[in-house]
Amino acid sequence: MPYEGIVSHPAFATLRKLAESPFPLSRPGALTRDRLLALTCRTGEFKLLYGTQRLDTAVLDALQELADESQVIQQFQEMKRGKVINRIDGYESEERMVLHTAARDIFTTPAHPEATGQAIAELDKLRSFLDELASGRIVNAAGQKFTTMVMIGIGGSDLGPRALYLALAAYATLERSVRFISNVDPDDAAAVLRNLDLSRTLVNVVSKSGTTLETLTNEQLVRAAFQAAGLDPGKHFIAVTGKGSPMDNPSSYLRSFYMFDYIGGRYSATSMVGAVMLGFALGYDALVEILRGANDIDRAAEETDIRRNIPLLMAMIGIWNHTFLGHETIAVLPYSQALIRFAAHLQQCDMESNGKSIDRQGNALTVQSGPIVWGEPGTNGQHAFYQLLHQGTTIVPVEFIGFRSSQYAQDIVIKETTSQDKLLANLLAQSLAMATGRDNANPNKRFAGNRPNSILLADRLTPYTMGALLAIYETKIAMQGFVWNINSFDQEGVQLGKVLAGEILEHIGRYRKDDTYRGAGDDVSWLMVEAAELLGS
Ligand code: G6Q
Repeated sequence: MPYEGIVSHPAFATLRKLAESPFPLSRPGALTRDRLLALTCRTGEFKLLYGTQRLDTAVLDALQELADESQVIQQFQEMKRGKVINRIDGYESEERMVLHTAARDIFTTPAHPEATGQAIAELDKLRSFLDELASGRIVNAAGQKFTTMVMIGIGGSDLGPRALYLALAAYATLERSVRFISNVDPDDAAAVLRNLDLSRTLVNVVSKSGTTLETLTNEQLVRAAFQAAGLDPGKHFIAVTGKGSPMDNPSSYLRSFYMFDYIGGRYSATSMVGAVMLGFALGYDALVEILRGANDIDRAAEETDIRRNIPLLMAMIGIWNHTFLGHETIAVLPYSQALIRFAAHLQQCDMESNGKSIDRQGNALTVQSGPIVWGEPGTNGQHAFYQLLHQGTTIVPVEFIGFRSSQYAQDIVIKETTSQDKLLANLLAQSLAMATGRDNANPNKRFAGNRPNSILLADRLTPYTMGALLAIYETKIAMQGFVWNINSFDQEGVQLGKVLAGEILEHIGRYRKDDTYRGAGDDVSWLMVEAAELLGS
């Protein structure tokens, strides 16, 4: 009997009923000391404060039942052990295992020994490479050490790694830095290449498929810049790609590293896709700390009690907010400047995974699936879009992220408080203001409250906690997919536009070659008309 997803469970009906009168956060006295202290959950170094969500014991009990009836933890364990879950029953699909967890399962007995063995082999290669760079065994033609890495990649081969690098730049080796090129917009590469000492630069080309238009184009563009500077690209370029891909061509690169088809792009930050760049910038030991943080969450997330498992609890609260309370979006608001690109990474990880409208049997979904994800670091966001969060007609559940201490510990006391105190005070104030609201005789100054939110807290953003934070979200997203009964691991939705762009490019190429062409030329609006005709609309 195939799993029919969320609506088939008794807990679904219970939650539907409970959603008719969710907990009133704005009722005077609603946020009691007992409630705020009871509705906290600890997993590893993180604590989730969720007393400001619109739920009570009855809702939590029903969410627990829904998690149990959906066999979320069993599905998660099967994923880690290598079950082929990236598939749609009865239809042509990717038919792959989903083993990003294996890339960091290197500390004790692994759930999937073969995949972890492959990860360890790549990590060993990386460690040797980093040693050779550090010791000066690999240097440029002038005998100097490399100081900069340019990482070329897009989507999953850019967003997660870039978010992690920016999050951890405080720990980067001072004499090294990393720049990123992702967009096929030539200005992206041009802006990076400007003022760069190419002679001391390594270029890390990252593409699992080895066929991505943007990445291959940018690789050629940057290779041309090296050649123009009289430098041999073969002595500066390294590759991270899938075994057997068109980029699996070690003679063209200083070094080649591999990732495997069982790791999806958006889940690949802890594979070689992120590891090569992070190892270069932070050092091998810090890279291992990222992996340790992620692995600790992968293990802790097997806990079946939703009150003791942050990823599972966040998954179930999200389902309560989206599927039962009907909120279509979620804002992730880190009170940490270092997490400046984390929401962008989550946008891909969540929306590409759970932005689906069919289930794993190919049937149309009858409930709301993945939310629209967005966010910016606070307090910057407070001076921008928080107006809508407090008083808009759309209710946006919020996931705040905060840290007790700053990364650099460089601070100033003004009026008895540090900047870090000011940051945290703002975080707590926003959470409470959204939950409780405030009445006023003047309707323009009235805050309705009842905006659900939670705060994910840790002591400091370090390589270890960053790895854990990444894994918390990856796991949350996968678990939501398990409950919604969708395949969170394919991305057919991005294919159509790519195919059409290819056809339009061929068309442009033809008229650029053909002197007798009498058509639209470079007029983009006419090109649109021609393209629509060409594509048969
Ligand atoms: C992620 C997607 C997608 C992918 C990019 C880059 O899950 O599959 O964002 O990461 O299209 O793909 P390549 O690594 O193959 O260049």
